Amino acid sequence: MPRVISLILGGGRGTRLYPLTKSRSKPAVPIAGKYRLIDIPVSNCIHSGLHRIFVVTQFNSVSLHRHIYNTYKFDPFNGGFVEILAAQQTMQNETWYQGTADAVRRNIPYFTEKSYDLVLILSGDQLYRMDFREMIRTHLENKAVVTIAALPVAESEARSCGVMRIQADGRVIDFEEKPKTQEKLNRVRTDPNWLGKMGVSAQGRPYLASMGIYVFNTKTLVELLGNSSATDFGHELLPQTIAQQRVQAHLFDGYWEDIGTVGAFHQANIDLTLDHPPFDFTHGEQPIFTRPRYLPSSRVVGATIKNSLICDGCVIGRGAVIENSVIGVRSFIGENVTIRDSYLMGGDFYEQTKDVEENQREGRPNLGVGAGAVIERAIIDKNVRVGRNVKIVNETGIVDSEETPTHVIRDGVVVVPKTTILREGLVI
Ligand code: ADQ
Ligand code: ADP
Repeated sequence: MPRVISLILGGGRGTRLYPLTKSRSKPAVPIAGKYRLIDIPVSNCIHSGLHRIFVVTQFNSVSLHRHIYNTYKFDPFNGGFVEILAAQQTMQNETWYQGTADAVRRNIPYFTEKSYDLVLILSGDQLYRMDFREMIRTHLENKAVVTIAALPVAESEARSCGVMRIQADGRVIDFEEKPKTQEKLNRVRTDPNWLGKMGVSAQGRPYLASMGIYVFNTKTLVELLGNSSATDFGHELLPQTIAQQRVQAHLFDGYWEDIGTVGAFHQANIDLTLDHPPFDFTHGEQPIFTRPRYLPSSRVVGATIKNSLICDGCVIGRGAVIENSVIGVRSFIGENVTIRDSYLMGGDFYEQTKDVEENQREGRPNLGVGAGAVIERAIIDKNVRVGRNVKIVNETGIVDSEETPTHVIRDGVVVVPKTTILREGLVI
C-alpha cells in the first residue's frame, strides 16, 4: 500500500448552502439530525484504511474544530490524524482560497513535509460510501498520474458536473466542466458498450461524470500546481493535464449525491426517511462515525409519526403529526404541531427552568417548536425558537427569496437560520 494523504475540500465561501454556513464552516453543517458533513468523507477514509486526513476550509469555525477534536482520535502508534487547514493570511497570501486548486496549492507544504506517494482529494459535501482502496488500485494498475472517480449519469445531471470521455482502456481523453451546450455534451458522451463491458447498464446514463474525487501522484500534483496558475480542478487543471499525461477514470456505480446546494441538501436528508433509503445510516459494515453524545432516549408523548428519523434526546408532544422529516437531537416539538418534508436540526442544549421562566417574562418562545405550529418543506437550523401557531408553508410557492431577518427561501425550501426567533402566529 502506498503512503496516502487525504485532503477534504471543505468549502469555499459557502454561498450555495447559505444560510446554513452563516455561522459555521461547511464541513460542520449538521446532516441526518446528528452527524456533520465532514463525517461522511472522514468515515469513508477510515473504512479505506486511510487515517491521515487534512480538512481544507475557508474558515475554522469553533463547532468544526470541537467536532473533529472530540470525534476522531487515533491510536498514537499508527500516526493517524484529522487536521483542519484553514485559509489564513500569510506573508505570501492575504486572500481566501480562490478555488479548489488554489486551496490545494496553498497547502502544499503540509502534504509534502512527509513523503506521501499519493494525494487523495475529496469533496466535503457529498453523500456516498466508497472504498478508496479500489480507486487507488485502479490508479496503480494503470500507472496513471491522476485518477478521477466516475459515475454514469443522465444528461440532466451531466450538465452540472465535469464530464469525461474515455478510450477503451479507461484513459480520459476529454474533460468538459459543466457542459452547457448540446455540442459539448455530444463530444463527451460515453460508448454504452464500454459501460456494458464494465458490468454497468448505460440505460439512460450515457455520460461519465466526475465525482470530484481524485487520486494524484504527489510529485505530479506539486508540478502541475507549480507550473500553472489554475485556481480550479474542473475548469482548468484537469482539462490541461489530460493531453499530456495519463489520467484514468475509476468507475463507481453506487449511490452518490452532491449535497452542496440547499435544494439537494434538503432532498438528501428527506430521502433518508424513505422505506428503502438510497443511503442508509444503519449500515452494519461501514458505519458513519460521529461524536458520541450522552443523550437520553426520545420521549414521544402521543404523536403520529410516519417515515421520519427521530434523533436522541427529543420530546414530542401529544397530537403532533410528523411525516417525511428528520428531527435532530434535543428537539422539543409541542402539542398538535405538524411537520412535513422538513429537516429540523435540533438544539445544542436544554433550557433550564430559569431560562423558561425568563422566556415567559420576555414573551420569547422556548427552544423548539411551539404548540400548533405547521412546518412544511423547510430546514430549521439549530437552537431556533418557533412560537405557537407559526406557519412555515411558503404559500405563494416562492423559489428563491431575499434574506429576511427570519428566513431565506432557496430552491423552494424555507431555511430558518440558527438561533432565529419566530414570534407566535408568524406566517412564512
Ligand atoms: P463543484 O461541486 O461545482 O464541481 P466546487 O465548487 O469546485 O465544485 O467544489 C468541489 C469541492 O471543493 C466542494 O466540497 C467544495 O465545498 C470545495 N471547495 C470549493 N471551493 C473551495 C475553496 N475555495 N476552498 C476549499 N474548498 C473549496 C466539482 C468538479 C466537477 C464534479 C463535481 C462533483 O469540478 O467536475 O463533477 O465536483 O460534485
Ligand atoms: P452538537 O451537539 O450539535 O454536536 P456541539 O458539538 O456544538 O453541538 O455542542 C453542543 C453544545 O455543547 C454546544 O452548545 C456547546 O456549547 C457545548 N459543548 C460541547 N462540547 C464542548 C466543549 N468541548 N467545550 C465547551 N462547550 C462544549
